[in-house]
Order: sequence, then structure tokens, then C-alpha cells
Amino acid sequence: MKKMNVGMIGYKFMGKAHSHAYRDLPMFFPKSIKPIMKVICGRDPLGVAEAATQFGWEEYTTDWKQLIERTDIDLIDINAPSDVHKEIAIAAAKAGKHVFCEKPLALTLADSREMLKAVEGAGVKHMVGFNYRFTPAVMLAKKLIDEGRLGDIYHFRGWFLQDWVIDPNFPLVWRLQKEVAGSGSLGDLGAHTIDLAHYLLGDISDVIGMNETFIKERPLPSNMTGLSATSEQTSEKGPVTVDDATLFMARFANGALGSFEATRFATGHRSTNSFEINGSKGSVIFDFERMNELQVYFTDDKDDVQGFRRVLATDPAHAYSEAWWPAGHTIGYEHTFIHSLVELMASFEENRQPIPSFVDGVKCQQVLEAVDLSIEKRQWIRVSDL
Ligand code: SOE
Repeated sequence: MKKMNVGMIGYKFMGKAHSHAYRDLPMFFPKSIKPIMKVICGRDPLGVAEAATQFGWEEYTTDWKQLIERTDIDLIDINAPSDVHKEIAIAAAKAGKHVFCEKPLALTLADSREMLKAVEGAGVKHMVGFNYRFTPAVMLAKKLIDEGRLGDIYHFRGWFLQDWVIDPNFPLVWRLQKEVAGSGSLGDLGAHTIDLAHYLLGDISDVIGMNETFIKERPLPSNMTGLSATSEQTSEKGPVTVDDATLFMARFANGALGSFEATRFATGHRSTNSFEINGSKGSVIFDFERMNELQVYFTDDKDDVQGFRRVLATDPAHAYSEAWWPAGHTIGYEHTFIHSLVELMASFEENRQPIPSFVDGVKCQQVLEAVDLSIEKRQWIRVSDL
């Protein structure tokens, strides 16, 4: 079996999700190239040491520059906060390493383009972490659309709703700071919806949006891990520099109309990641909290049974179902990362780029920036102008 030595940078929420995927991949996909969990890297020596033991990495380090110079590392996995993606990805590509990077690819479109240029110039593989493409329901939606079973597509309606910062005293974590995160709900959540729209319908041509930062100041954090954080009672406050919620409308190149909503202020919605697509022959509805199921409607059903039906998408529809459990036994969030790795490893065997690659990351970044510009200028923006 072929092997690939991995060095991973970042060890919190995404670090755990990626580590788990590296561990599980060989068990369920024995024909895949086997990732060897060589080195995990993070800024806090105690934290990263603990993560190395807990997640099963051979070694840990606090020095990412040394890590990418190591001759025994083939693939660099970047899941640290967004402000460091660019520097690490470019340096890794220059050192001849393949790069797997979390979304959003960068803080700006220009940065993401530089990253793409670097990986293309170095001739390495590059993948971006749009993991929701790999849910059973999204894979089924893709199949139905590609086979023309929904007919001509008229509408894409996507929404990603969370509420983890609803408390005004929730601390000013890095995801709420523009210089670290790039943007707020738009880049963190909207990026996923934009990518799904691109994947399923193709290019977005024009956008116009609006946004709001409801809570303008928050206590500085004393401690943060993943999506949770604490602050001292008497803590000083700092400004929130990203959007709490962004809504935008879009036109697709294929003529379809789109509406998008990304918010961290949808009380009661822990992580509602959904879309609905309407076509001339039918519709589908995706809800991540039920990622094994797709709601499907076909216009040519007999009148007396017309209506949305719930289709279990785990079997036999999707490409990876055989690796998992018997029919009807569902899978979860963590499996979307394992599927991403199956695709990444397959790209080596098949001598092609994985999908989604940095090309898709840049495409998403272009829409993110077009939306921001449309808000600033209060007008429609043609995405291809950027
Ligand atoms: C936090 O909002 C977050 O973890 C995002 O950063 C992820 O990309 C998304 O998948 C779930 O929510």
C-alpha cells in the first residue's frame, strides 16, 4: 500500500476533524493511499502536545517553518485561522509539498489568487476544505441535477444559520476579527453555501448584498477553543470588525436566480446549513442536520402522490456508500472529512487535481469579495469584473 506523510498545522476544531479523518481513512478505505500522521503543529506547546497524543500524531512542533522544510513530509494540511493560510500555503508549495487548506482559502481575493499561482507554479496538488460537498444528500442532489432529472434550474435558495454568538457577552474570538478571519458570517458560513451553489449550478455571475454587525463590541477572550471561549468578568472590550449576518441575491450564469443568507444570530439554529433548488421537472431540499436524507419532488409523479418525499441518500446513491455500513445505516459530519481525503488521495493515484481545488477556493473568494463590494457600493457587482 502506498503511503503519504502528513504534517498538519492547527489542532483545534478543524484539527480534530482532520485528524480523525486521517485515522479512519485506512480502516474504511483500505485501497486508498495511507496517510501517516507524522507531525502536528500549533502555537501553544502544551496544547499541541496534548493534541498529538489524543489524536494519534507521531510528533508535534510549534515551528511550522521547520515542519514544511522537512524532507520526510509530503502533504501539508492547514487548518489554522484564516490569516495564516496564505503564508503557509505558499511556503509549503515552494518546498514542494502538496497542500490541503481549510476554507475560506484566504483573507482576500488577491491573496487567494497568489496561493493558487504558487501551487500551480510548484506543480503540487491542492485542495480546499469544502466538506459539505461530500454529504450523501448533496452527492444525490448533484447526481439528479447532472442527469437532468430536475430539468432547467430556476432557483437556488441557500441559508446557513448559527447562534453561538447570540449572547452579547460572548467573547471577541478570532472568528469575529476581520484581520484574522477576513469576514464574519459571510466567509465562515456563506463560503460553504456559495461553494455548494457553484458545485450544483455553476458560476454565479452577479451579486448584491447587505449585512449587519448587531453587537459592535465584545469582551476580550481569556481563553478560546474551537467555537467556545471565556472571558474575565471585568474584561476589557474590543470592536467586532466582521459581519454578524449577510444576505445577498445572485444571478447564475445559467439564468437561475439565487438568494443566500448567512448569520450567527438565528436564535435556536445551532448549525442549520440548507438549500432548496427548484427546476422545471422537480425540486430538492438539503438540510445538513439530516445529511443522509434529501427531500425530493418530481413534477411527473402521479397527481395523487405528488409532494416532497424523503429519500435516504446513504445507499446506493453515493460514491462512498460501499465503504460504510449496511443499507440504511447513516453517517455523520466527520465522514465528510474522510470523503474529502478519499478524493485527495485518489487525485494522486489518478494523476489529476482533487476537487474542490484552490481553483474552487478562488472562485468562492471572488463571490465573497463581490458581495462585500456590492454592500460597500450599494449596487449590483459583476463577479467576473473582480
Ligand atoms: C463555525 O461557524 C463553523 O465551524 C465553520 O467555521 C465551519 O466551516 C462550518 O462547517 C461549521 O461552523
